[in-house]
Amino acid sequence: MTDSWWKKSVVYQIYPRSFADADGDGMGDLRGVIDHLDHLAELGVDVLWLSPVYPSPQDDNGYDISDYQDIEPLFGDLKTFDELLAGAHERGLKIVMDLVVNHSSDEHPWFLASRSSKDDPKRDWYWWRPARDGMEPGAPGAEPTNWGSVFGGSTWEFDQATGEYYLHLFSRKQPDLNWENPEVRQAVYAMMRWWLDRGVDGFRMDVINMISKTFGPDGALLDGQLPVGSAYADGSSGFLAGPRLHEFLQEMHREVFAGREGLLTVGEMPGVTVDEAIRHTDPDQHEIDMVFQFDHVWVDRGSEPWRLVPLQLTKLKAILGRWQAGLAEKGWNSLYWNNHDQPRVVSRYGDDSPEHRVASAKMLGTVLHLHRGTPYVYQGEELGMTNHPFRGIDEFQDIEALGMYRQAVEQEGRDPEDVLTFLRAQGRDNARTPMQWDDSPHAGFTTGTPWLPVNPNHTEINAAAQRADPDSVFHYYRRLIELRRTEPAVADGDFTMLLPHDERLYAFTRRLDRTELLVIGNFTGETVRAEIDGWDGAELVLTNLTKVASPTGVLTLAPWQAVIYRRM
Ligand code: TEU
Repeated sequence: MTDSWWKKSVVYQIYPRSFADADGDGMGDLRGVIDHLDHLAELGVDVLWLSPVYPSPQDDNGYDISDYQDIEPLFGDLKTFDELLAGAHERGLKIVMDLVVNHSSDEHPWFLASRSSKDDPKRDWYWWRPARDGMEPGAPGAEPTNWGSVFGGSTWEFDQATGEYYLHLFSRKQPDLNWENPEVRQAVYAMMRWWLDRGVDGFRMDVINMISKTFGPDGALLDGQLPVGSAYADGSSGFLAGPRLHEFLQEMHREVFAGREGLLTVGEMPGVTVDEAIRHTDPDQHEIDMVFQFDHVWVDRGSEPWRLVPLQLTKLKAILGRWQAGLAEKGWNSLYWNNHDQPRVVSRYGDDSPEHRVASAKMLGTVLHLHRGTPYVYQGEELGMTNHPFRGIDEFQDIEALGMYRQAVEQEGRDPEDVLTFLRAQGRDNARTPMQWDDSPHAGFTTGTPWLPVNPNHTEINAAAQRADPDSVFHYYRRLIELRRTEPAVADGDFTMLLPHDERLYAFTRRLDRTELLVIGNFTGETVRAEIDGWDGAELVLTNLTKVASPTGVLTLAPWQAVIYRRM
C-alpha cells in the first residue's frame, strides 16, 4: 500500500448487534445499517468498521466465528451485505471488516474436524496438549499451564473425546488457531482475499499480536507461582508479541495486500509497546497501517484486579504523549477513546451529569481528534452516550463480565459488591446498549424487545434531537471531522505536548510549516487559567462552549471547555 489516504480519514465503528434493527427481532442487522447510512455520511466519516457479522454461535457476540465466508443470519445475508457495501461506496464510505483469526468458534468445521481425533488432518490447526506430566487428564490442576483466560477460568479445556486439552485465550468456545501450521495461514489469507475481491476496504485485526505463541511441549509454570489471591497466572509472555509475529504479518501482507490500493489495516494489540508498534506500522516493514494500543485505557485500572483508580491526567498525557513522540517519524497512531470493549468515555474521563455531559463529551472529542493519527468514533460517541445504570449482575450479558464475576466471587472469594462496582464502571456492556436514535420507547433501535436494554436516558440523548440542534455533540463532532479535512495541520502537523505536570488541563500544539494550532482541554468542572504565553490575538478556530462566562482573556477555560486556536 503506497498511498496513505487513511492519515486524513476518520473511522466509525459499528457494532451491528446494537446499531439498528430493521426486522424487529431485537437484534441489530445489516438492513439497519443500510437504513442509517445517511447519518454516517452526514457526520462526515470516511470509513466504517463493522464488528463481526459472520455466522457465529454468538458466545462472544460474533468474535467466535463458525464460518468466515458468509453472513450471520441474524444480521442478514451476503446479498444484503453487497447492498450495504454498494450503499456505502456510493456515499464515499469505505468498509473495513473485523478479522478474528487468533481463534475461531468451537463450532467452526475446522475445529470440529480437529477435535474429532488425534489423527485428523486438521488436528494440528489448533493447540492441543496433554495433561501436565504425571497428572490424571482432566483432574483439577492438570492443565498444561496455569494460565488464566481473559474471560475467567483456565485457558485450557479438557476434551474427553481424545483426552487432551485445547488452548483458548478467550472463552472455551473460542479455540486458538495454530498459526505455526502453514495450512492455517494459507486458509486465512485465502479468506481475506475473498473479502477483498468482494470489495471490502480492509481489516481490523482482532488481538493480532497473540497469533505467535511459545510454550514448551509440556507447558511450563510461568514465573513459578501464582499472584496472591489469584486462581490463575498471567500467561501473556507466552502469547503476546511472539517470536514469529512480524514474520506472519509480513507474510500476510505479501499474500493478501501487496499490489492492492486503497485499503486500511489496523491491528488490535493489547499490551503492544511503542517500539513494537513502530516496527508494525513502518511502511517499509510491509505489515499493517496502524495498531490499537491499550495504555491509555488501562490508566484507570489498578495493578490489582477489580481496583478502579481515578484518572490522573498527568499519566494519561504521559502515555499519549509517549505514543505521539514514538510514532512521529515512522509509523502511525490510531486514536480512540471508545469501542465495544470500553466503557463510555464521557462517563469515564468526562462528566456525564446533566450539567457537564455535553461540554465534556465535546472536550474529549476535541482532544482526541486533534492528536496526530487516525481517529475512531464508536457508535453513540458522536451523541455523547453514557454508561448504563446496571443494577445487578443479572443485567449484564457480556461473557467477559459474567466470567470475571464468577472467577472473582466463586473462585477467589472477592466481595461481589467490589466486583459490581468495577463492572458498572468498566464493563463492556456499557458500550453495547442499543444506539439511541430517537426518544421513542426503544430509542428507535427496534420495534421488538432489544437484546440488551436501552439506556433510559435516550429520551434526552438521541440522534434525532441532536441532528436538529446545532449545538449538539453530533454537530460538534461533524465540525471536528470537517476540520481534519480543511486544516492540513490536523492530519499532517507535528505534535508537542505542553503543561505535562498540570492535573487539570490537557494542552498541546500542532505545527505544519507556518501554521500552528494550540489545543487545550479542561478536564475539570472548574474554571482554570492556562499558563501559556504568546497566543494573544490568535484566531479561535473552535470551542465547545457557545456562551463562555469568563471574560478574563483567551486562555482562561470554563469548566470542561476545549479550545483550538490558530496562528500563522
Ligand atoms: O478484544 C481483545 C481484548 O483484549 C479484550 O478482551 C479487552 O482487553 C477486554 O475486553 C477489555 O475489557 C478483542 C475484541 O475486541 C473483543 O470484543 C473480543 O471479546 C476479544 O478480542 C476476543 O475475540
